[in-house]
Amino acid sequence: MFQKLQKFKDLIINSKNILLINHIKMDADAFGSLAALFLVLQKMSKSVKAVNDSETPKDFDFLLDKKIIEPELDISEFNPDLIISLDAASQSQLWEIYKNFENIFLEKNFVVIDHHQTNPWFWNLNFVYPNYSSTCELLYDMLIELNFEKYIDKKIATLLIAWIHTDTNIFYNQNTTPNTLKVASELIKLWADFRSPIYNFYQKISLNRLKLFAKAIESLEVFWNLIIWNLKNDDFRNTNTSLEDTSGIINKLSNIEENEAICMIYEVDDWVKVSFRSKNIDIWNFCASFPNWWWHKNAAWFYLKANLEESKKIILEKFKKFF
Ligand SMILES: [Mn+2]
Repeated sequence: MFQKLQKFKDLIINSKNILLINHIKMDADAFGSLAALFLVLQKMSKSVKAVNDSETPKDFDFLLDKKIIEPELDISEFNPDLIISLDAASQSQLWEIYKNFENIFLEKNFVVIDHHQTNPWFWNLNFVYPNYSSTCELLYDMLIELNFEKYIDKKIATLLIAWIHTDTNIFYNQNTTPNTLKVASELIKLWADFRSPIYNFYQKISLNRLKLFAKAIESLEVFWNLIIWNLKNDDFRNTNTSLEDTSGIINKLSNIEENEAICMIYEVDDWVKVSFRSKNIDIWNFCASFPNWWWHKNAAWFYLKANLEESKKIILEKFKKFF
């Protein structure tokens, strides 16, 4: 990595205007790495701007109190000497921004920093290392090699540890390596507040979400080794919540000792969203047998144009055949 890093360092030193970009629907790793590098480059007196197709999600306010992402930024006017992409696995994850300013992206120095296995090394200088749990962990090692440790203050160290929950599930996922723990320990030495990302992304729960949770538990039904929960349009209305508030519920509920698979059915107007998690049985083929299906890490889901009771029947009949 050393030769490449020297080139990267030269690019930074010789650039005046630097543009940072991360993937659409940014998560804590994408935001933490972008914001940390943003502040480091500012300390080096660079003119830095950051862009994404949407503003920083409110959930990240505890990490940084100013809005640094400018969705409406006119990139041609800013005229960057260097563009750095963080935590994006492909051009398509840069979405409209990339399409709208493709000419600029093509003609500038473009550096990719990422840890996704599927990343095709999509630009001319790529730091893509899938052994890293997170882009933040990788960026930290790069900053140290670049001799930029002096810029890492408490705020930057906290941004660099924001991935603990989202990318390693608090050191539980298998992507946690000795280096992950070493980087976390060094960040804590630099006064990173490692508890606030855990509290904000994992532990805290709003009263409305808790009420939604209770509705889900009330609806529990067991069929063989499958547990089914559902949430109706009314449940969302009565608890003043939306589909977004269900994130986290299924993960918590899928830890029930007795189940092999868990299925959560959400009413979304006159459709239902069916979300599956499993421990040992292969639910991917099962979900793939429905149209409108999708998958991500340990999860798979699909949409059905049916009401709750109908969809439950369809799922159970097919589940019986599959398993
Ligand atoms: Mn990541």
